Amino acid sequence: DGFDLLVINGLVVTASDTANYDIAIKDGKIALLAPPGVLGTSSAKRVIDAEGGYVMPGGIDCHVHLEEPALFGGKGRSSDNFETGTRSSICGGTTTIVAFAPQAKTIPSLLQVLEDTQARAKDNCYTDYSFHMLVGHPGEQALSEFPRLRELGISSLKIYMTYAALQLRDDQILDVLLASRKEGITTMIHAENGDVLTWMTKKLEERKLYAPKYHATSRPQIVETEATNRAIALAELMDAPILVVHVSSPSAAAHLRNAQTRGLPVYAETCPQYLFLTQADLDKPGFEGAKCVCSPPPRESAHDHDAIWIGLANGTFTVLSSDHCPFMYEDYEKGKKSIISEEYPEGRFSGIPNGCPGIETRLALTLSANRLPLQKFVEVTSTNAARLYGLYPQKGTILPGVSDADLTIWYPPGKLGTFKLTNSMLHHNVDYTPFEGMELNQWPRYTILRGEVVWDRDGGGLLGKKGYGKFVARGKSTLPGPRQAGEWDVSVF
Ligand code: DUC
Ligand code: ZN
Ligand code: ZN
Ligand code: ZN
Repeated sequence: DGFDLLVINGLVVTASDTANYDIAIKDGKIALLAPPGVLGTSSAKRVIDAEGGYVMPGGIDCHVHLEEPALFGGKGRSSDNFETGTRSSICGGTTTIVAFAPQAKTIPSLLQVLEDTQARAKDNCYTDYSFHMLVGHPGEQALSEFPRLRELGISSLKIYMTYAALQLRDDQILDVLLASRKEGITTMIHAENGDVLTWMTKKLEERKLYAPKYHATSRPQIVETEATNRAIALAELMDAPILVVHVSSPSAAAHLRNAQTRGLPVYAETCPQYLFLTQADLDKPGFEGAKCVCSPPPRESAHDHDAIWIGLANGTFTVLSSDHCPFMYEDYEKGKKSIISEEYPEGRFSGIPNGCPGIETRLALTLSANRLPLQKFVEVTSTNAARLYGLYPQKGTILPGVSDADLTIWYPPGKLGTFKLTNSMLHHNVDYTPFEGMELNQWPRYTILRGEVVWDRDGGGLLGKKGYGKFVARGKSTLPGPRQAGEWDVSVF
């Protein structure tokens, strides 16, 4: 009897509906939704008045790098660990993350990698969390462990078509797709042609073109488009579901759209970097452009952004993730110079680790831009991530009696006015944001995780506790999988 928490006077927005409801929470779950005023507030332990602000399922960020070794060029390792990364997440309205459990080429066992990563996350997280296996060495042992990974609640993995430490050959990609298909695992693919961009980099360096802006020159759109098309072809051959991560290029998006139109289980992700940054951001004074070096790189112009926004609106992109990949800009080693800044090594773009922080800014930046219908915003930042990665409907919606009480409550529209984003507002362990100075008009006012208020912007800020976040065992994707039932059979070709 009695509820733990009532959220009243909110405009409740899910991927499927928008309406005025009061939400009752009990024992960490959504208990019920009722028309405004019907529940009466007397029996609740606490009442939050949303004052007409949007109330949404908590954000889900299914592309986050925390506590990883140096894998992405240069010497930088992740500057956020599970504590600081998930702290930042909760302050930006994201209640569940899926981070990577990275397998270096030298480690044969994925189960070992998972166990080690679990140990780093355990008792350290502010958000609920899970892991994608990052498969760098799909040898016999790793492939044989897929059934056990599924039993342990891991239903996705990521592979790379670039980076010396991670790049797989096409035959290795087929091995992974075949084994994943069999176990109901979704394969995420980083689609850039590693051989081509390495060759391009060599040509640029021969001409002493080292500045950060040449990072973009070294990997033009066709490098992404070719690899995306190849990834689609390999997935079609295997009849296996894939998700192409961090798509930046309109032409890559067009290939993905075409595959989807043909009915292939081909999904795609994009990120705020590809909606808000351009190549010009790599060409800032000094070495500052290094702060916007990610792969794929920000593209040429607002026309590219427009195409990505359209892809979000029309369903080409299933999810909008942060690809939070945090490195310190002023990362001084003992007695040495900064490892990212211009002194090291001789200020070459090829020495800059690839990746941008953004776990805390993803939702506010995107909502403030006001370019997606609200329900679509919820779909790509929460609901679809839950569906694609086997968290739905425990996460990603607010189904009474079923869903965890994870909510992001926004300010009433207009209440905050406009303000500029600065890194000093953020809670990550990174000394910059690539989005410094961008104008915002929204920020999460409250973040609620399993019924606990973990962020109250006007009432103490971060209230969550490290270790409150729990590992979530995931099931299979609930989005369409292989088109043919049964095992893949080479003899049908
Ligand atoms: N790919 C990622 O997914 N994150 C950062 C670097 C990269 O290339
Ligand atoms: Zn081996
Ligand atoms: Zn990647
Ligand atoms: Zn990433």
